[in-house]
Amino acid sequence: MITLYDAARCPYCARVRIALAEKDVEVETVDIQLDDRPAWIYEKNSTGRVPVIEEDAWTLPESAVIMEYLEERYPDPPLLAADPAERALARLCIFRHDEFTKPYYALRRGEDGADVLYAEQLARLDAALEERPWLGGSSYGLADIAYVPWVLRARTLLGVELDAYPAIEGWLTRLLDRPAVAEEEHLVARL
Ligand SMILES: N[C@@H](CCC(=O)N[C@@H](CS)C(=O)NCC(=O)O)C(=O)O
Repeated sequence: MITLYDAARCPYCARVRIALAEKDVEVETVDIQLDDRPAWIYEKNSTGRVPVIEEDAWTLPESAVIMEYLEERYPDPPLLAADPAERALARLCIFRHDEFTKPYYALRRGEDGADVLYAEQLARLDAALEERPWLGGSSYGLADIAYVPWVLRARTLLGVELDAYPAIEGWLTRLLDRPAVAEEEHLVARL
């Protein structure tokens, strides 16, 4: 069985929670207190960060790498499209994800001008979702899972209004039809 070293408030862990739920993988969760991390977590990940998954004493950190691992280890249902171009697009979105989250964290820290920078990123995301229904193209998958934890947290925890971004709102509505994503929304509401 897979063990997930997890923290409820962590959006990177949320990626892994959603991917595991989509693939209906049985998982044992170990909650890590981020403000008082156990020393042994550094043995599982040299950076001390979560998420980390563990399987038969083999450990793997880094949410983007974990998502790819889960896709290969549990190919059904697929979370990457069959079309190589769509797979590449999904990977590109995930690769560039930091551009989206930098202003999110600046906003969370209350930095001057962060709201404007975050609005620019939301406008970019909105434009992408006007062109295609899902971030990776024609089907839901890893790219959507990679972004949605921050959008849920921006809306609920930072009070970011999404009315100005109709394509994001439509995407979110479609995402929340999925039990794995709806469960994450419930978790965020309890943070
Ligand atoms: N690049 C890592 C980032 C993970 C990360 O930053 N996790 C945070 C919690 S959301 C953490 O463990 N922070 C503790 C720290 O930075 O010391 C991933 O994608 O898994």
